[in-house]
Order: sequence, then structure tokens, then C-alpha cells
Amino acid sequence: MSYLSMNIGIIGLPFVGKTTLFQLLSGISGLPAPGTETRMVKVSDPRVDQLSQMYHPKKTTYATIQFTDTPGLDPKTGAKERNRIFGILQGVDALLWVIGNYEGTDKTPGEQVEDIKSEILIHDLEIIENGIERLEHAKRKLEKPEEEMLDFLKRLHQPLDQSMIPGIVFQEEAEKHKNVGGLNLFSLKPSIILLNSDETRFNTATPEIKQIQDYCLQNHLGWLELSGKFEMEMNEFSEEERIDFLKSLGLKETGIERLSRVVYEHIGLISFFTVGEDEVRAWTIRKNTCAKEAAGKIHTDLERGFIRAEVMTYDDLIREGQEKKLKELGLMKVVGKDHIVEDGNILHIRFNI
Ligand SMILES: Nc1nc2c(ncn2[C@@H]2O[C@H](COP(=O)(O)OP(=O)(O)OP(=O)(O)O)[C@@H](O)[C@H]2O)c(=O)[nH]1
Ligand SMILES: [Mg+2]
Repeated sequence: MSYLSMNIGIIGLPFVGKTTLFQLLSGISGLPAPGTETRMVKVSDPRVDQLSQMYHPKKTTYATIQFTDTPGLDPKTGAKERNRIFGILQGVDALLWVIGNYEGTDKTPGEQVEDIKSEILIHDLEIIENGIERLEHAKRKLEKPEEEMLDFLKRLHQPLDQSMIPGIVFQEEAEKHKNVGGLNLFSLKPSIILLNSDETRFNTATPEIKQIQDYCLQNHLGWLELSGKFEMEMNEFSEEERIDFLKSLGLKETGIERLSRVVYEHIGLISFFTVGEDEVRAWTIRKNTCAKEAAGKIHTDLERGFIRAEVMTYDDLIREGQEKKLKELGLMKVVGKDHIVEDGNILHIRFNI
């Protein structure tokens, strides 16, 4: 998968606070202009701030996550509207299910989760059934990858038909079939449920909400609760007021900070850094990415001409205060292309083209 930043699709019933959250996340108020459903959001990371203080670079660049907003998904409006909404979400890497938990939402959180799930399953079942039909009625002998795809679709049909989110095993298997069909199945994308609560309901787990949390655990869905209202208030605060306010809620981080964390953890993303006089920068990669591929995130030339990388850890550097010290202590390691990059690694790539 080639991306500079993850693209997260926001989905939910009408009037649950999707656009309000989207604007909060991207730090812009007022209605977004038509055709601007996607915006970049800075992933704040205190490590980047620390590194920037150490190197005084000309430029400091944080990782970003993209968010795409959609109109309310209303199960009553039928296939056309559903397909339009999922059309907007084509190509997103993960879904954020926004559940409204405040006075005035039509449906309870549990009902909203059920609705979103069934809309996703209905959408996907249609694609899967069409796929099976097309492959089964092909007027020629199927190629091996097509046969495997047919088998995959048939197996995938079973859980969906029983109203179940297919397990993580299916997600992994789908990666292998990517080249065959290019199916855009949403039940296979990582999903995070975001409960958007008002002041009175925030942090009050009713039995219904506990049930949703259990559902998330059992089905490998991410979970996060935040309050759009609180986040909006905090936007107006000074740094100090913000810290006090968060403390009063028993929290350390703002909603966007917690959301970035959940997104990274749930999708299996990590950050590595590049440092220097010109720029201190955070990069996002999937876990288990090797040094050569990580270099490719920075520039394709760095991947093509990759020779080796010098790797240090953020913690070592902060503790010792400078790169020179790390070299003396043998904590600056020279690694080859297959070295697996870990979260918090700082890389100097040596390359030749
Ligand atoms: N009480 C309360 N109201 C909210 C909250 N978030 C949004 N609202 C209100 O709910 C209404 C809808 O908010 P939006 O953010 O536009 O909701 P949406 O999900 O984008 O709605 P659609 O795009 O029409 O589906 C607005 O009148 C908001 O003021 C919240 O956290 N608490
Ligand atoms: Mg909206």
C-alpha cells in the first residue's frame, strides 16, 4: 500500500456530529465547501517537539492522518444513497463509525451500531454476490488466482450472510487477492467505533455501552469515546487551561490525540523519525516494515539506491543528549535493508543512485 498518510473515512447516521468532529479534527470551523470532504490532520507527537528542540531545524514536519467526511447514512433511504456514500469512501484505509450519544439523536448507540454494521454488510454482500456470479458464469476456464478469489468470496459470504463482521483472518487474506478483483469491501477494513457523548453522558458506561465495548473487543474493532462539545470548548483554551480541564475529566490528552493513538494502534502503524538541520520529521509506516521500504516512504530514490541505515532510538538520544555520544556508546547501529524498523527509531539513510 502506498500512502503518505492514512485516510480514515467517517461514517455514521444523520446528525450524530460527524461534520462537527471532522471540523474539530482539522481545526477549521464553519461549513466545509462542497467537494472538500477530505482534510489532513496533524498527528501531534511530543517526540517530534523534543527532537525539534534538539536540532533547531529549519522545518518541523509532523505525521498526518487524512479524514474524509460523509453525509449521514440513513438505512431508510435505500441503495442509491448508500452506494453514493460508500463511493465517497472508496480507497479509505479504515472506517471511523461515529455514534451520537446525546439528547436529540433518534436512535440509541446500540441501534446506531447495528444500523452502520448492516449498511456495510448489505453493501458488501451485493459486491460479493456479483463477484461470485461473475466468476461462476465465466464462459472460460478460470485462472488460478480467479479460482482462489471465488473460493475466498464464497467463504466470506458466510459470516456476512449471518450478519457478522468477518474476522481479522479474512482481512489478511484479502490483501493477497488485492490484485484480482480490486473489490472495495468495507467489512474488511479496520474499523473504530467513536462514541460522541455530551457533557452529561461522557464517561458513563450504561449496560448498552458496555455491550458495544464488548462487541468491539470480540470483533476486533477499535473503541474510543470523546465529546465533541468538550473538544470544541478546549479549542478556545490556553495550553494551561486545557491541561487543567483534561485533568478534571481524568484525561491526559485531547480527543484528537487519543484518536490518533487509537488509529495507530488499531491499524498497526508506527512512527519513525528523520532528523537534521534542515528538517525534523515523523513518518508513518506499518509495523514490520523493513529499513529499505521505510526509506521508500521518504523518497523512491532512497529505496532504489539504499545502501544501509544508521539507526538510533529516540529514548537513547534523549537520554544521552547527542548523536556523538550514542556513537561512542555503540548505540548508533548500522543496519542493512532487511532490518525491521521499530516505533521511535531515528534513521539516517545512506544511499547511492
Ligand atoms: N448536544 C450535542 N449536539 C451536537 C454535538 N455534536 C453535534 N451536535 C449537533 O448536532 C447537529 C448535527 O451536527 P453535525 O456535525 O452536522 O452532524 P452530522 O453527523 O455531520 O450530520 P449529517 O452530515 O447531516 O449526517 C448540529 O446541530 C450540531 O450542533 C454534541 O456533541 N452534542
Ligand atoms: Mg455532516
